[in-house]
Amino acid sequence: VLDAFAKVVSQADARGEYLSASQLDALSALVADGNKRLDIVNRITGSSSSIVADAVRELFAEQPQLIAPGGNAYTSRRAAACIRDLDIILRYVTYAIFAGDSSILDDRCLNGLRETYLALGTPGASVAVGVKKLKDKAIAIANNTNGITYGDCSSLISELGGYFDKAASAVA
Ligand code: PEB
Repeated sequence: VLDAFAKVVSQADARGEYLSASQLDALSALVADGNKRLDIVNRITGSSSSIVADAVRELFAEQPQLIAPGGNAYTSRRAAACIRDLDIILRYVTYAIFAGDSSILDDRCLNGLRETYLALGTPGASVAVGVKKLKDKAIAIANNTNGITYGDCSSLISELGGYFDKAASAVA
């Protein structure tokens, strides 16, 4: 598991090179936007329960067969596992945006997840729809400009969106 700093260091060391000017520029931008990054982590973390609950409620409303007899989320034990899965994915996305690197999300959450769902008979495409809903809700909260001094967060928001997209395409 790497963060954005450890990653460029290990890449440079593998080639026996000093850090390049472009690597230093990128890391310097990361430091300059560090407080925005931490605000995003803090906001999503603070609203995680409602982000997950809203996403699951909408998913089950759109795809009621999931919670009908025979559905993969049928009976409350499985519905609870479904809520838990989306909560785990959201938690790993907060780690990735914190670290500025997706390796923690890839290695500890997404690796093997498709195969796990295949084995469980869990429809990956439906999980991906749930992840897209997490994405929309998390971005709305991270991007809310009420009561804050306006600053440009577009590149952080697109980085954040990319982690959700990665999670969705890992299971779809
Ligand atoms: C992944 N999910 C489930 C299991 C595992 C995961 C390993 C089997 C063991 C268990 O039930 O706990 N666990 C999860 C994860 C990590 C991890 C992401 C990452 C570190 O350790 N069913 C649906 C919906 C979807 C769903 C589409 C969106 O119909 C999820 C929610 N996951 C779901 C369900 C189960 C499950 C297990 C219903 C239970 C399946 C079963 O027991 O038959």
